[in-house]
Amino acid sequence: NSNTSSNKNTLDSAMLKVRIEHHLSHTLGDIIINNVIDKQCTETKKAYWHATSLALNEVITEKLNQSQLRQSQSACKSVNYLSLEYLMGRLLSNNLHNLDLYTITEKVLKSLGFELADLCEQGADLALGNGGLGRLAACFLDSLATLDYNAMGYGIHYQHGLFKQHFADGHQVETPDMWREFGSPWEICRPESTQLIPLYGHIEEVPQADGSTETKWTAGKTLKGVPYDIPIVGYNSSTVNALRLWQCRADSAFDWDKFNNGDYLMALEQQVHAEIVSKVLYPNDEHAAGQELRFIQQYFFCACSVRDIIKRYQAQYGALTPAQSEHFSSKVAIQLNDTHPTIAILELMRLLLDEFQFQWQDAWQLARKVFAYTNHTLLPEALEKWPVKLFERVLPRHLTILYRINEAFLNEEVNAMWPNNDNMRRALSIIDEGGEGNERKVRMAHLCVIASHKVNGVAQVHSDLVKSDLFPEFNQLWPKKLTNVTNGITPRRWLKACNPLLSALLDSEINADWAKELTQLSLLSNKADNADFQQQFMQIKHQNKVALTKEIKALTGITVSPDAIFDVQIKRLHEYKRQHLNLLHIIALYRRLLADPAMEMYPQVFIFGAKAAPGYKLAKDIIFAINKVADKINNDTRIHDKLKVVFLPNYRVSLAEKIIPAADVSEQISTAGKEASGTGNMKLALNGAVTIGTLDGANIEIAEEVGNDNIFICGLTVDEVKALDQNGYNPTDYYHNNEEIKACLDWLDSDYFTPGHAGALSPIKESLLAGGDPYKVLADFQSYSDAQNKLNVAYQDKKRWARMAILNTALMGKFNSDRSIEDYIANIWQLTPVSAN
Ligand code: DL6
Repeated sequence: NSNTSSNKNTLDSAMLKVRIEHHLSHTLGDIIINNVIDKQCTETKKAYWHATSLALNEVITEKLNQSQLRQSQSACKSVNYLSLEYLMGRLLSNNLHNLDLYTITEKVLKSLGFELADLCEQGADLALGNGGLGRLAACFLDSLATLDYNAMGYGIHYQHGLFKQHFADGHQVETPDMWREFGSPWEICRPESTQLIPLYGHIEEVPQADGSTETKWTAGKTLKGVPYDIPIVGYNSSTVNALRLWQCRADSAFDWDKFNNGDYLMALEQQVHAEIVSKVLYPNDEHAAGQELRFIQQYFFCACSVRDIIKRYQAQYGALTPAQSEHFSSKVAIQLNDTHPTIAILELMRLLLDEFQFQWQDAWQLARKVFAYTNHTLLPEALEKWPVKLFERVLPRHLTILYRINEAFLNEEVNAMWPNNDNMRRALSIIDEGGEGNERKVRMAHLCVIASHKVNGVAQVHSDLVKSDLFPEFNQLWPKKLTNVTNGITPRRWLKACNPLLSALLDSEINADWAKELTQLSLLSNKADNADFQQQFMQIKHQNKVALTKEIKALTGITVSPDAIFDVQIKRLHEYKRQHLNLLHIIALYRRLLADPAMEMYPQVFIFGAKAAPGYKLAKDIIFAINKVADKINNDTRIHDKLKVVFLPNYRVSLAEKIIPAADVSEQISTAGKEASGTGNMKLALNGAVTIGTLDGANIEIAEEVGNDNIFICGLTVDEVKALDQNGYNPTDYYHNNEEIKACLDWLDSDYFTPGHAGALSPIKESLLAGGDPYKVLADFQSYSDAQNKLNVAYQDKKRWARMAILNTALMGKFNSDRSIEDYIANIWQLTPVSAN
């Protein structure tokens, strides 16, 4: 499984040691007197982590330079991935694995008195994203570099990533994330690629010599975008690409006169305003339309990125003129990760029209060849709409371009398909006209679909729903535009690096580089019934569970047994993901155990990890309820530890890397039709967890791969959910007709779980009854509970469970993010790889 010869790195242990010590003494300025420093103290470990990262970065930067040179010489097409979120996690361990330098670094650090795994823990997570969408972007960058494609990720260099979470009396408390308080060893500042970005101001129509007019924009303000590059190291490949993150600064330094006059705060005003743009990552659901800052973040990063893309094109191929249109689109692809980067379409058009003197048709044709858009959600509240008034004030010139795009689209394309049909015009227009007190808004998704040559969903069922329910008219207009690319995950981070014990077993069993060719794991299927192999596989699971048990104790003080079933639900907290369905079942189990302490049940630990968006009240109520129920259950001796509930604080990539290898059961219980794909489902199954889940998102494809015997499917299907909605769903029917549901919900109303505070958990019940249970928790309760019972029985048959777990690992080949990338390449981007081999 070692690196192929041309991808081999020449760094030997002696050289690595010298470089680490060099950085300790020179770059970091530490005094190394081996027998004097305290190797156990955090500061020392941090210094060694930093020095090791810097030493490695030298190898990486060299490879980055070589890759860029090679890519430029080959004149290959590149993809530019525009995303407001990248959930990168920690980089040291992954970079070492991808460069095949993990083992020698481990040895060198051992000789210096340190454990590499221990040092890796010192790195901060790069938590520049909320959840699946941002982590997908990170997996895709890994795959693009691994497959030797020319790719650049573009995003924002947030000073603070996703908030840190802890619990105070069960409530979520948020504090700022300080991932780069003292800098990051991985980033390279590129001042030479700084961009100046205009905004606000006014437009005027300037008469031209030929009698026509030209729109002139005089900006009211300028922001400065300074790029920081984070190298993205391919696994066993010759490529290192870059993730370019824009930091926002003021165009000029502070106001000298004001400062001299002692008005220090006002002297810094411009800077503070500018720096706010890249200050924080917006948590999901926190950016209700109207929040100017989020809008400016989107524009700022799009404008910087599009200008950078053009600048790089010009540096390589010369001037960008209308005659170069075809050439430009044969060299540049731009992927919009959700609608967040939509303004890139308008910015490219504006630059072509106003600064590169393109005619409208030439500019529009070019844009339509370059852009493609990925949709990640059907939830109406997540489909962005920005007030026209905000556009008008911040980006007046862009709005005129948007209007022209819309006019041409409605008058030509819509009218050709549906002549004189005002209903169709209204439905498909980029502008939502509002009416009845509602303001006019820009439908960002419509602009994306109209301007892109391809639009994809992220799992088959989701893509089908995008066609049938979200954009049926667009699909009629352009039947080939809407397509599917099922998501994937990088097996490098999500198995090789995070689960070293299982990786070693796979290395010994599979005679291929399975971390690249994940479908090779299917060879394990032959061993699914082999007693020796089952024993080895489950022994590793047990060891991983022991490690997680210690982590749980350290983080929460709760003692759990590694012999119990580890049942895991880790994902953003959202009603559609239904952590409260899981909770309701836990309460039911608890009630059953109290009623019958001898009840046959294999001990089960329910483990949660989730952050709730700070403004999402019910999500926070659900966290509180889980914590309160956990408190009661974990301390109730009557149930003899048959049931435990753990909510691990501050869920993030590095915590996921510890939970996933130890999971027996993967909870994927979203309301059918609501989870676009899910990717945690793939990570957990790859590490041998068996899914209990609904027929939603990629669960459906996971079931197809592993077979119905190796997954526990429950709940309503997409069609059944739709039928229920059409016929009128009444959750109170379930409350009155199911004695257990009624008892559990009523229990939440009492003060049993919150002594002295009756009603503290009532919001959950209210949302499920008076609130109409929009995500059909009560409708799916019985089916979920039945599936849980089956699962508990299945676990007790050790051979059967081992077989299921092994087959889950063996049959996840399809969900390699390399496969997703090859799908994008073949259907959307049309790139060719460039390697040194
Ligand atoms: O495509 C990545 C990821 C999917 O796996 C999840 O199913 C989906 O919820 C997520 N979408 C988003 C977008 N916003 N919302 N909600 O995060 O994308």
